[in-house]
Amino acid sequence: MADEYTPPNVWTWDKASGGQFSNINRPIAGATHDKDLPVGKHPFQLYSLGTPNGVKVTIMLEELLAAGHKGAEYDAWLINIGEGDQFGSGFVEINPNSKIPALVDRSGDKPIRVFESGAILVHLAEKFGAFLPAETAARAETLSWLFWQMGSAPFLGGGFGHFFAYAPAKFEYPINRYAMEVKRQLDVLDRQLAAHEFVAGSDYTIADMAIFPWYGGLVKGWAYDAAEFLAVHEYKNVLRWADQLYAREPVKRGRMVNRATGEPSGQLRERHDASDFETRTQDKIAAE
Ligand SMILES: N[C@@H](CCC(=O)N[C@@H](CS)C(=O)NCC(=O)O)C(=O)O
Repeated sequence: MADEYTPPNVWTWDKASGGQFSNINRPIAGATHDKDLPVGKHPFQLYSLGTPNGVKVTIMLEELLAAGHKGAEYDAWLINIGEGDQFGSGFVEINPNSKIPALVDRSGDKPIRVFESGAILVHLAEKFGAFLPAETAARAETLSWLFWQMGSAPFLGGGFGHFFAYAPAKFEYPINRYAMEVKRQLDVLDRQLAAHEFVAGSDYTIADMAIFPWYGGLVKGWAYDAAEFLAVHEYKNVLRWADQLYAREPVKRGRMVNRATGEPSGQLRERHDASDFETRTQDKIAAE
């Protein structure tokens, strides 16, 4: 057990509370500094980072382009959340919640800002009539799983991931609590994928794109070094589905965009043209 904590009457901000993200976490919203966002030549301007929430959107954009939706061309700008870029005035204007990903749709008369990865996926799916079935029951099933992901992943990332990988020390109580919940969520998915090819049924949808970077990443061993601890080999249907998605080229490309950590060959820190994937050389990586 961790030492007991007696909460004071009024919580106060202890800047030195520790943990990997203590330097960026704040109890107040709003901009910390003036900084305009760059704008590129394409209809969609994405301001993001290659985390699971960011990757949902880059997979969707790459899938749209691969499916022939030329209007989905995009510039992907790097927002370094470790450096506090999410608190720049330009970013806060497009996402008052100061979290990646955020998108500006400049394809119409007036720019439209969209924040929250789920809202971005729905915006793009509706705009291009793709990866969100039009038929009422299939649409409801897809949106149910999409919102399941939006509600569930904070237990995986903010709960389990934080206490297992990032907290200043390992505490049994929160790790137990969140490991139990994450294993329950994996079992929910595993049972659904035992009966269906994709999460929402027989179609590949934005629900798969939202869930893959989190739960697919977990069973593939990409997240928190927790595959053994969570015995992810038990979730055979999730593994089958994760491998199936990872075999898709747009998924591989989406995982590279705005990635700023890991193997240099897996990183495309900014993407401004489809040819960026092909023309990326070791020299360019070194210069970035
Ligand atoms: N519900 C949001 C969550 C976004 C989110 O948590 N983004 C993280 C990176 S994965 C972030 O920007 N963190 C920066 C911070 O908390 O200051 C979404 O799905 O878009």
